[in-house]
Amino acid sequence: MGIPNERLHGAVRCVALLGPAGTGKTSLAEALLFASGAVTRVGSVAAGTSLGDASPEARMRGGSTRINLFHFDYMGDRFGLIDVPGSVGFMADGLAALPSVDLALVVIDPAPDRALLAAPWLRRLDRLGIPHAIVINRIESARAGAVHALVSELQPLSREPLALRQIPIREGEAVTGYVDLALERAYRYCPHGISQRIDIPAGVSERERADRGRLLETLADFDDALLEALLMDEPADPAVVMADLAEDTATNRLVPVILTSATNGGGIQRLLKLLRHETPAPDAAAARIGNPRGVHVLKIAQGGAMGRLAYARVHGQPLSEGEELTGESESARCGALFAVQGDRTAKQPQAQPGEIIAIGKLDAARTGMVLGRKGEPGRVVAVEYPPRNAALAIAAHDRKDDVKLSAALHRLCEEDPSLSWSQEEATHDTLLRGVNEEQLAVVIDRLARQYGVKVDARAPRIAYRESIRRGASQRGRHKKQSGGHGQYGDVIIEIAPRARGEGFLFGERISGGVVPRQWIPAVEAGVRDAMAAGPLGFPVVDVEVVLTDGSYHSVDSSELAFRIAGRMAMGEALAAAEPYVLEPVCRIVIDTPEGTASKAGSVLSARRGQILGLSQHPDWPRWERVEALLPEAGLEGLDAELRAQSQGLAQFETAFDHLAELAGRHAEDVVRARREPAPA
Ligand SMILES: Nc1nc2c(ncn2[C@@H]2O[C@H](COP(=O)(O)OP(=O)(O)OP(=O)(O)O)[C@@H](O)[C@H]2O)c(=O)[nH]1
Ligand SMILES: [Mg+2]
Repeated sequence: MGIPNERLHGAVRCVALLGPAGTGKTSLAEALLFASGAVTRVGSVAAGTSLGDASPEARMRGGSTRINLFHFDYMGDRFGLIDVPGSVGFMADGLAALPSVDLALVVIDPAPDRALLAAPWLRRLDRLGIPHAIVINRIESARAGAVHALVSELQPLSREPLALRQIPIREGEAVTGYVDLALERAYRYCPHGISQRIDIPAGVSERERADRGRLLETLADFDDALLEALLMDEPADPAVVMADLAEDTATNRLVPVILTSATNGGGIQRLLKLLRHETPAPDAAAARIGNPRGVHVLKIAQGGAMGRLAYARVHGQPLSEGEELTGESESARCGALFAVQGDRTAKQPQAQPGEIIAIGKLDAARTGMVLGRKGEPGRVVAVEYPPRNAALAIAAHDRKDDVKLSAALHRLCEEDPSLSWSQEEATHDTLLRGVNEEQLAVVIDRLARQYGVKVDARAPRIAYRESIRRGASQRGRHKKQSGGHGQYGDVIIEIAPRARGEGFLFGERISGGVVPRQWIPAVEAGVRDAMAAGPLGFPVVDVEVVLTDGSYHSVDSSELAFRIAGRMAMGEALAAAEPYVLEPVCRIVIDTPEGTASKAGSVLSARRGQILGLSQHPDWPRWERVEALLPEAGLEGLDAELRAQSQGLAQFETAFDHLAELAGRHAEDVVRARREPAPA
């Protein structure tokens, strides 16, 4: 036992706000900054005056699109705050920061039917072993009985026992205060001020006794002396109760549940006290990132007045401007150091242990890297990002912006590790991949606004192929007599289908030198030329070609002439061999909340999917899994459709499985679309 705060030796502690989208994390950060005196005016997300979410895209969306970093002092202790966007398309940098966090606050709405939204976060925190508390925000609007119902819904989703620390006091429809179960004191909320102590209202005292009993029993599981006292029916010492709560939370043995009303400032002082007593020292975080003196890079930010900045948490000892840090191999000196408060930065010569700061000119830094000191090598902390389930083919609207576009994409992908781009060789498309369509839309918008590159975006081309149904034999004769030197090549080939996936095979049965040896490779090259785009317009696969006969001319034959002859023969042979379209089919695994798997199944069926199985999730309670084969064409917009019917929770992973024949109307549509010129 003992209050962890006494062991803190002054390190700055780091708290993350995370949870589902729109539950009030950024608002809670504003309330904490105001209540601690770090700012003199409460910012509002709704009114566009918050210190966080200052970027145009966040203001436009009315929700966070990247982590907000803040710091504040409370009663002599310093805290860093990481406010993580709830939307899955914008949470990558929050996920990268998570291992360095000392305490996480999972902020949720009071509606019990939305409890499952907290599940992905609780799972992540359990997996990483990060101490956390649950904050039920918007408490003023909670319905009668909601808090208890919510805690019952949440408990099966958490590995550790939940400990409800406050119960609401209601006046009519609204919640106007709370009873602190550990201290047995009641408070009435006072908008943006210190809550006023009141007597425990008669209406809640019975409930209070029952809930306090449950809280003490949970604590007694880890404290024999308290258990003894409870068994002897002795009153629990409040100091012991508070110390147990602090220790059990800091060591991740239980998860306290508290109540707030961010926009009214309700419960914020209570939350500050919890942070002060229950946030553990950074030692555990330092152990998680694998270096007690490491500098953990949480995010790279580009394009501001300060140039490229590495946001990092400093562990173990102070960090000074100019100090040398080592990445995976190369070392570099830190440029200027900046304290970060939302989008404001303030230069400072040194950062304290535990502090989160922005470092200038540190090109060696990458998100997720733990930089070493004094030549000790850096390392990388693995981060599990959400799968990239959306893609767009993009092109600069104005070709002269091509170079600018690549440079901008490079920067944007460095800022957001869940984003990637590539140049597709087959289609010459620039392919932008991200977690969902919402994220890509913000990227397109930033390309225009921040980098001045207007892009045209469309769904990426699907890699259709074609093959043949039967064999064919064909002569190809290229003969041209124009003045002096002519051209002459003449070949006969036989083509035949091969089994799916067997690829291309070229052979010859030439006898008597009717096609001279040295020109046979040219015939093969011509055949391959024809296969790059078959009669239906797609690359041809799984075909065997045998060169059986031909003739040559001692003067006019050449490599080029035989190549052309090969191409002519192949083009006509393919057309005669009943070509058909092949489409890529992927294997898809969808994880979706209990009760929504069959709906997900219908969505797949409507997209020509073939369901392989519906089952309980192997690891996650109250979750289901759907496995299926789905044509790649069915992936467009799938993420949004699945999320729409699962409170935004469904997620999936795909992998290419096989090529399958596409028939009927679908095939006709695909061939027609291929023949039409691509839209400008
Ligand atoms: N009534 C009420 N509204 C709140 C409360 N907290 C936040 N809001 C409102 O809820 C909306 C979303 O709040 P944010 O703070 O942006 O939520 P967030 O969790 O940061 O959202 P994301 O960043 O998108 O995940 C805003 O309009 C807030 O004004 C609260 O305690 N009570
Ligand atoms: Mg936010």
